[in-house]
Amino acid sequence: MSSHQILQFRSDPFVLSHCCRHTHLTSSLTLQSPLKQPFSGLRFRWRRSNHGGVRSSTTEAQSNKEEALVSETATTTIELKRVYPFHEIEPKWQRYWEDNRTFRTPDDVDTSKPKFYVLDMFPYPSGAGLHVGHPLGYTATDILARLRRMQGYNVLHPMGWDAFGLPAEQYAIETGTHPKTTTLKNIDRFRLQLKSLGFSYDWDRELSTTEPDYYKWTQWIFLQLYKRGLAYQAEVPVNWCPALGTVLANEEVVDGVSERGGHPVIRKPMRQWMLKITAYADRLLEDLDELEWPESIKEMQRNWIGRSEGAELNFSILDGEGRETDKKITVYTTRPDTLFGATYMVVAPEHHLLSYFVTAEQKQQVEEYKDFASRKSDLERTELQKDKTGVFTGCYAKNPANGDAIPIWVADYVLASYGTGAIMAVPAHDTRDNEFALKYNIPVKWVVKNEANLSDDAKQVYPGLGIIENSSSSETGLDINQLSSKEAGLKVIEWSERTGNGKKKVNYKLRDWLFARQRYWGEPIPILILDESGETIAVSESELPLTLPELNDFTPTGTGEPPLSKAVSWVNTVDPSTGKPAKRETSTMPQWAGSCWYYLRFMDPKNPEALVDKEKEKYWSPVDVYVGGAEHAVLHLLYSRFWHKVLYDIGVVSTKEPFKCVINQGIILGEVQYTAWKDQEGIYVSADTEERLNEHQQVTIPEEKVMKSGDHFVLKEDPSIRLIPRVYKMSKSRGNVVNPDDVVLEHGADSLRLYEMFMGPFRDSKTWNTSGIEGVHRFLARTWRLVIGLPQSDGSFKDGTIVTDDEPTLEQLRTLHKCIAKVTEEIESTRFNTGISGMMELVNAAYKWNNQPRRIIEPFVLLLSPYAPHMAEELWSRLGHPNSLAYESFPKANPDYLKNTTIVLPVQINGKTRGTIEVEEGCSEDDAFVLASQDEKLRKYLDGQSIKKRIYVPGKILNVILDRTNVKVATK
Ligand code: ANZ
Repeated sequence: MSSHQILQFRSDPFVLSHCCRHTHLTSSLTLQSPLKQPFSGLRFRWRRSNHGGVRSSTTEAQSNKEEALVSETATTTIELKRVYPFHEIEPKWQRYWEDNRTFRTPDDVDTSKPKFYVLDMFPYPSGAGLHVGHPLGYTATDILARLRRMQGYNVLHPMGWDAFGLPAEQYAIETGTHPKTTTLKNIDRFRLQLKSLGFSYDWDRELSTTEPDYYKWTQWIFLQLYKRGLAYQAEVPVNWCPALGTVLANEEVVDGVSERGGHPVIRKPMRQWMLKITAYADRLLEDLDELEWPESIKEMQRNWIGRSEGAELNFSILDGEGRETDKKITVYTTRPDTLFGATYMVVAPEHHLLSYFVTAEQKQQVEEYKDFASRKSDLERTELQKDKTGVFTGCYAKNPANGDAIPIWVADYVLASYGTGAIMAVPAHDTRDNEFALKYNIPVKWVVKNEANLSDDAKQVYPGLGIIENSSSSETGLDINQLSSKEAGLKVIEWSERTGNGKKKVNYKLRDWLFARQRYWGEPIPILILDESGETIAVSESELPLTLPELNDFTPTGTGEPPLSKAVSWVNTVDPSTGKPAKRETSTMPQWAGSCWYYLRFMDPKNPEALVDKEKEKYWSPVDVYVGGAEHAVLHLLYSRFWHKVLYDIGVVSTKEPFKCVINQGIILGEVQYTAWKDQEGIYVSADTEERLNEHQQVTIPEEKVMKSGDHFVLKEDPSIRLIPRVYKMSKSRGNVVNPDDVVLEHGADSLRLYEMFMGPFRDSKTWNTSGIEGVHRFLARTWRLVIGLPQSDGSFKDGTIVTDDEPTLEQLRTLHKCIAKVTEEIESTRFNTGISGMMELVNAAYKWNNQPRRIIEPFVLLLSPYAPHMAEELWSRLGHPNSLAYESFPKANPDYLKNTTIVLPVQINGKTRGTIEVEEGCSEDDAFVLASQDEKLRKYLDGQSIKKRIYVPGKILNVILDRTNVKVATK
């Protein structure tokens, strides 16, 4: 998906000390490196287990050596990076997977097997290449795909490109390079980068929204919408950017200027293609309930759809003499109970009747105001804290409830696009109206009693519900006094329906979808416009795809005419059914179009006859897990749900919803940056003591000069100087972007994958920490040496492994099965970080063993494979398996080995209970004795004593009888 589709993130930095909600951020900052904690935690547990388990002196020596090697390598960075030969292994396995099409999902899968469709939000192939944010989601889905394949599912895990869009066109305007050329080049780069990370995509299903074979079906869907009246043309106010010569989507306008280039944007009515998403508003709302989506996204969608119940009421316009005319202004209100309190009306600056009723005296002022308002976005216009502005139109309308003549104003806090674009203003009970009325001296009339707060303060607005007062009229016969707001509202609606003054109405914030862009690089809209009549005619389905004509000049025409209008011979055509001259539609579809349905095409990407084969769709639908950024929580997901429902209605798809489960990965923020301040003399000032920090010069301090002091960060050289740590979103302008290619080159793809998963909970925001990668890299190197053995004197590793065919011990089996249970559970619950901790525990435990039995190591390699597939494949092949492990059975935990089996054993010395030890249930007499002699409390009775006899009843007691005649015998 494209970056310019993205809703705005806060651009200001997260100041960590104030950022407690981001638990990971704060917790990572309490440590020097986010990775140190888990590692030291594991060591701690390992040491403790030395008391509880048995460790021979040989294994002790081995692990000491190992620890020494780790710390040695940790200091020699260059060596560290090659502590195992990832640079050979990774390309080797990527080639193998490619040559063998290992991850191809055949067209004719055995449909008796369960399916798993796991999808990434496909990327917009930007010129900048992959960002470290991309592999976060992609690694997660890859782990899920690999797990499910090994669990016997048919897995669909495809990748493609959302490749139409503004950046390629802008680049074409700047450099003359055709957008197609740029797009293909960017796609090639993205593909290479993704392949270098070892993702198990079925590349045979790759698609791009820009390919005619693909957009043929995007156009086909448009025609289905058109045929059903769901695609129509309307005059709508749009964001017009004169400098870009194009209409922009709301999300492309930030603070009144275009997101790209920062050019001013104004509101201007234009004839545009619209899609009637509002016809599906109720279903889009209702069906949310059955989805396994984050509650926050569902709520955002509900708010976006914004269903509200109320009434439409008609107010007659009065002429200069105060007589009723036949023209009426219809308002939408959710509070018909406040009708008697309506002391003025407001219409939006774009209201269609405004020019009809504005008086001659007020005309110029109103025109100037319309111009002023056209420069503001809807968001700016409706911001609560903004000062309300407006102009009197000179005209009055009749309040239908009591016949009062009330002034009609034009103000931009009323939007043309919501409700009817006009309101009855009730300044006593609506905050915005109240502010406006006070500013322009308009009367305020209270009609709802505020039981809880009967203040006399005339200026107080009461927006709540209550008992109605001051609301009866002998003229109209309407009396709602003493009724509750609810009853009064119902009565007003019933009265207005009976008298022809209005009706009940449900409204939605959701508006129809503006579906045209004045751009070249998009799908052509398959519509002809007859020269003679202006009638629109659908291009016949058999003529699809309607391909984009070649064009060399992509610059906007500046008139609002799209660049495609320059392709004269393409534009001028005839209607094949009547032979009448016609012109082609020259607007193109917005970038959202291609991403609305791509998940369906992946099920059957090459089908020339249909968008998707029915049987295939039935098998693969819906997408089981869909992963992407939270910035797509509303629009992309809502648009796809809308198209999906239309396709459901016409029988193309078999499910009501496209995505069963949606997960948003957190954002990866740049590395922590530490700021200090210096005064005019260049002397550091502490961030906590100085009040006017902004008068001083800011300096960024490198991490190695910073240390933690209590809850704060200070300068190492002078701990009295406090610093402020901040994290920023990665951005080119800040220079804090991490390129995944560099990470792969230095540490390998497996390390990058592992690191991104280990950074913290998948859904949380996380800060990048390059030194953190070294932690997981070390873990991989330890795993490598555990199976392959220590390096030879020249640093190379022997072929094969040091794995033995010994029967594993009970302890080894227990360790393995605990690891299997943990890794499986954690992956299935998308807690990928703790799954890694589980594997680290096993490796740490295994370093204490005398041998590495095949029956332990092989399942462990399979467990590792979803996370670090390159290393796992290499180990698997060295363990003697000729084929890829991609379809091996994922290990299953045996519950017999998962029971907690330690017991507390009382220890007696000369028949007197002196303490207890914790031992494994089947612990041998020797092991129990070693543990007793290491125990702090018991040691003082045993140290230096000669043992006469040991009485051991397994699971019950250990009694040690000391030999008083001899002194000093070794404890064993
Ligand atoms: C009179 C009134 C009295 C209102 C009162 C509110 C409180 P929701 O719930 O968001 O649908 N409104 C209607 N159309 C509008 C527009 N185009 N631009 C700005 N405001 C508009 O909000 C509905 C309420 O928002 C309506 O009910 C209307 O003000 C206002 F004590 O009518 B109300």
